[in-house]
Order: sequence, then C-alpha cells, then structure tokens
Amino acid sequence: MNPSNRTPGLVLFSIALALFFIALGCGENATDPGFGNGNGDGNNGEEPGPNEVWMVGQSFSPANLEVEEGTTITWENRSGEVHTVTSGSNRNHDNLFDSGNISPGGTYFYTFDDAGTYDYFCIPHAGMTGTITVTD
Ligand SMILES: [Cu+2]
Repeated sequence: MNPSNRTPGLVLFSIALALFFIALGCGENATDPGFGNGNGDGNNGEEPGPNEVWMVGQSFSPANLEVEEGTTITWENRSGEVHTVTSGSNRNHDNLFDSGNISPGGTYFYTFDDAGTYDYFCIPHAGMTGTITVTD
C-alpha cells in the first residue's frame, strides 16, 4: 500500500467507527425496556426474575412469592405511577419495611432473613397488595 493512502483510510475507518457507536447508542435508547410507555404495562413480553416483583399497573407481579431465608427481593416499578412497598396487612404498616415513594423505573430492595409470611401493600393504591413467604 502507498503510504500516502494510509491516512485517508484511517480517517474513514475512524468515522465509520464513530457512526457505528452513535447508531449503537441510539439503538439502546430506542429499545430500552419500557416503563412509563403509556399503557401502564411495561412488560414488553418480559417476566420478573426469580427474586423480583414488578409493579405493573396497580398490582404487584407476582403478588405471592416464596423464597428461602436470606433472599433479597427486588421490587421494580414498571408502571407509569408512583407506588410504595410497605410491610403490613389490611393497610396497617407494621414498620418492618417501607420503601417510601418509588417513581416509575425505580427499585427497592429488602432482605428476608427469617422464615415467615410477610404481607405488604402500596400506600397510594387500595387493593394493591402482595405476600412474600420465606422458608428456612
Ligand atoms: Cu401502587
């Protein structure tokens, strides 16, 4: 190869590489798994992982989850609304855990160290409840 041709080739390659990464970046944004996509259902065909609970619309999914002691549960707000993960039943907070407001796209974690049945609810939404059953 003639040395004088090297530099333009390198410049063209660099431009192509830059365009590739720009395109990649746009693609990621366009396919970012959807919360707040307008219909209150951010599923897009996906499922919560084994230790995950999603807030979809005005419900917890799955509403009932059984895990072993020491498991950390992740709640992810896949809806377009603010929710809470608040321990207790019949809308009475038992002060074990409370996420505070979780905005769309936000997450909350809690580790269940002891076996038992743990009811929880969402403060803004009557009827939005869930249960974590912890086995030893
Ligand atoms: Cu809620």
